[in-house]
Amino acid sequence: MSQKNQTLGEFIIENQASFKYTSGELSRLINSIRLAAKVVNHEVNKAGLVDIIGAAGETNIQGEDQQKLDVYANDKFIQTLTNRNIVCGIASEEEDDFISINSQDENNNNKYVVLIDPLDGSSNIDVNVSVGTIFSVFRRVTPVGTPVTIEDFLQKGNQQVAAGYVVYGTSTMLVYTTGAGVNGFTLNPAIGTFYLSHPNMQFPENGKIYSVNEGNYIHFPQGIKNYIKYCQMEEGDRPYTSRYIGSLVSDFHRNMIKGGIYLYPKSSKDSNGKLRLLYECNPMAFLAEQANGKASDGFNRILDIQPEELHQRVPFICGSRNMVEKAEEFMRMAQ
Ligand code: AHM
Ligand code: MG
Repeated sequence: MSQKNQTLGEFIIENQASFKYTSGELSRLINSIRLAAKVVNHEVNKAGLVDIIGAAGETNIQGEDQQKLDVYANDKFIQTLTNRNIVCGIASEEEDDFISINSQDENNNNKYVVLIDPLDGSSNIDVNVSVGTIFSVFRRVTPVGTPVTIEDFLQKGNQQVAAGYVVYGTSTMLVYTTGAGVNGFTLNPAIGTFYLSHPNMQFPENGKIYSVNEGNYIHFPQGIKNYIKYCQMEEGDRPYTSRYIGSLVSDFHRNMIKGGIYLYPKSSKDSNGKLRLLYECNPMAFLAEQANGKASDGFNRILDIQPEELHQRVPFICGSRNMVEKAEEFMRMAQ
């Protein structure tokens, strides 16, 4: 049984037996993400000291080159997963192509590939707004011991074995699922340990928050425009409250706790919206469903979409189940 003062390390060990395929490999993978998250958290928290230690692109007082934080986060997650020889492939929002790990080493019997958005919402860093890391894990479909191929990455989201995010907010949290519910862990920065703070997270079935970049309203499809008007209408428990941080992880996290819907629809400018299916939407959709929420492109379940390419974008509507279903209803009616 989970206890409130349990550490993430203890939780991983205790729950290892409940993973679909038990070999300890997935546990080691989550452990590596935990470690990289702590390193990135340390760096993100120093971002405000930029005048003192130097901005990205400059050399700091120790003579070290300062990296942009999204590049730094990308390097750290890739290094951690590569050095510990834990996965056979990585795809990152920051890289054009996927990375095959130890493809020459026939002893590399690792089964998992990781897809990652190392620092989502990084344009918020300069203004001290929360950012996040998002990750998604699949079992490879090509034979173990051979180099990974694009097929290993272009799997439907419903094949994910784990997914999660780290939110670098007022406190730093790691929230993840391995397909048996969603659990959230808060970092105690004094001792560098994540503690189980949010066991069995669930989206309320209904909510009162809608999160969308309304500056794009004029470009939205009619169904989305109608749904936004519905959210603003004075009737029953409406009007809803509008909350949009512009940082997917933070908007999702708040909506999961309080009840709400996040929308990044297609527009007349971007025919598939902005968010990436593999690095952002699939992992968030898996988490949402595991937390009794829902994720859709307006018509179809996100997790059932067959990806065609690594950096594919998709319209994204995600959150409390009844709210997402209502938005889908508006999309259908406007067809
Ligand atoms: P990024 O991957 O370039 O950081 O963009 C993703 C972010 C999301 O976190 C956020 O929800 C969205 O972009 C905000 O976009 P916009 O500024 O167009 O509303
Ligand atoms: Mg992103």
